[in-house]
Amino acid sequence: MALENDIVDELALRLDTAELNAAPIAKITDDYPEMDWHDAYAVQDALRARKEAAGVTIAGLKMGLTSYAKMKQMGVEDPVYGFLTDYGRVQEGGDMSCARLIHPKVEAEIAFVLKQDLIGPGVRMEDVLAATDHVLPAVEIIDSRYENFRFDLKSVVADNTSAARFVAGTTTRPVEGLDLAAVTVEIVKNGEVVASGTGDAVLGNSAESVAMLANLLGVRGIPLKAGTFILAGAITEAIAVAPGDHIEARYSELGAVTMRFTD
Ligand code: 0L1
Ligand code: MG
Repeated sequence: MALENDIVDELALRLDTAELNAAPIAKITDDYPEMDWHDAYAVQDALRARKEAAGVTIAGLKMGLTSYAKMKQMGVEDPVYGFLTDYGRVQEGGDMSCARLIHPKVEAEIAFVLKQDLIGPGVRMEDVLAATDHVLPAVEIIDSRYENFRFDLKSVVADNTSAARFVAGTTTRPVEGLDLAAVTVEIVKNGEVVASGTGDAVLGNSAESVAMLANLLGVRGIPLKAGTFILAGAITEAIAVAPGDHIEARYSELGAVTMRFTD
């Protein structure tokens, strides 16, 4: 690690304050260009610890940058992961206030809930499918705490991979007989299709992304526990939203997820 513990804590405070005040900041590598990957996850861990100390419950985990196109664009070979919070969960069909967000964007994803622990490294897609209790459609609302969504990878890992809100659909189903790679989704914004994609956009299969999460955690000695809610990564591009927007993500096989953005 290149950063001292007190700097890690100060950066977590900076990011938490930016989120809670919906006030964007400059990317943190501007001040600490020497930051390494351990520092980036250490800041994310410190951010998580701050929130838990303030009474926040962790509602799940997420994978980010899971499309090969986006990884290439960002110059990385591995996706990144972050955590979801209880206050980030919005009910299906619910409203969320844009006043508490900076520049939200929505992404259509597939979520997993496990029935068995997965302990990496060495977890394969087949292991994930065998360990999955059910999958469900879900929309992630990302909201970088950095001005103009401008960041580098270490800054975005520290910023909990832009995680902000998420909406899970109400229909769950087992993975048996379901070809996750072939699931299609359309994002409909105010009645107009604005993005579409197929499940294979996520590392070929969203279950591969969950395997990668188990392996990334495994390297750090952390098991991926049964019961964990996991957002596996964006099938579609991220679509910017504003007050008044209604969003529906329509999936083949998995149903739909809807939400409205208010002032
Ligand atoms: O969930 C995601 O794929 C987002 C990862 C962070 C990068 C971004 O904010 O676009
Ligand atoms: Mg996402």
